Amino acid sequence: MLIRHPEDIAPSEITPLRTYLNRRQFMLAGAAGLLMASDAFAALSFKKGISALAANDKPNSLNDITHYNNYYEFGSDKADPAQYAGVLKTRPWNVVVDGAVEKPRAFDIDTLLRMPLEERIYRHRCVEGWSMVIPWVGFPLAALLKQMKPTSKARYVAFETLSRPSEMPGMAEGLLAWPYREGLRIDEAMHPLTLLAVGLYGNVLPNQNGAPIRLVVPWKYGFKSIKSIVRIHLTDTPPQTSWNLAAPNEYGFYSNVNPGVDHPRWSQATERRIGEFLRRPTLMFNGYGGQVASLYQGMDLRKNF
Ligand SMILES: Nc1nc2c(c(=O)[nH]1)N[C@H]1C(S)=C(S)[C@@H](COP(=O)(O)O)O[C@H]1N2
Ligand SMILES: [Mo]
Repeated sequence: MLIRHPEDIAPSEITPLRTYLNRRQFMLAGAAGLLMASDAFAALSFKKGISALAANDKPNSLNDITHYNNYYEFGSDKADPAQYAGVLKTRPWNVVVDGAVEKPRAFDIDTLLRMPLEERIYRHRCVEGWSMVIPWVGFPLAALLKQMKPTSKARYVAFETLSRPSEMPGMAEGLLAWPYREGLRIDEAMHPLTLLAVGLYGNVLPNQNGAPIRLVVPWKYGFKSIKSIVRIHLTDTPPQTSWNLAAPNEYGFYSNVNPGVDHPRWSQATERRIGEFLRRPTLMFNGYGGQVASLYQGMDLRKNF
């Protein structure tokens, strides 16, 4: 396994500042036609960050990553987000960070886009049994939270997605308790692998992947990685999460990738990498155990699933 550390990053790997494209709508060519990405500048400036990938982990194509999605606000079919998320208006956009912090604040998304950005190529494992490798661009959640000065009461972090039924046709289906909600323990939130992603393949996030800003927690099942975030709330009590509310015996608060603990309705031992034919074995903590296993020392991971 190749593990890259920030110290290993050569200056030659820092992407030159790319042209600031126009602020009008940006078009990305997708195989199934033209796909509208967010309105803001398209290309992001970033350096290479930590990634821990095996030699056989090649990034999936942009087409796979943008046409096989879960984003229930736009429907439950894998093709729905690519078809319907284009209408979502991602400007103006504010992210409120509040709760157990000394300095609560609302951030305009264009302020967050000026955080120092890194490319992080992460494995993504959906609880349904498929996986991908995705080159995100973003910044550590910790870099944002530290600015707010969390108090001693900040034991958990709760996240909320935008709720805008007029642009989100899937919300009428009532499959989940909206807004989509997720949560992390504070040490998970502060872990250097935990990313707020604003881009994909070097450009701003396409709407179906959670524009303009989404969480990525690579050692947990994909549903923890909440999209299109509008609120980050620090709290002393465990946050409610949409999937746990929907099916508490199937989707726990932790939801760490674990091939040894099956979902009640299917095995989690193997996964289908999108684009591949044969299934692969699923790795404990999705292969990030070296970095995160210590967070769960002494915990029964069968109980705390
Ligand atoms: N708001 C919101 N966030 C969400 C979801 C969702 O339905 N709504 N689906 C989750 C699930 S189940 C997965 S697997 C990932 C998929 O992210 P991707 O489409 O960018 O691969 O997003 C997660 N974040
Ligand atoms: Mo998922």
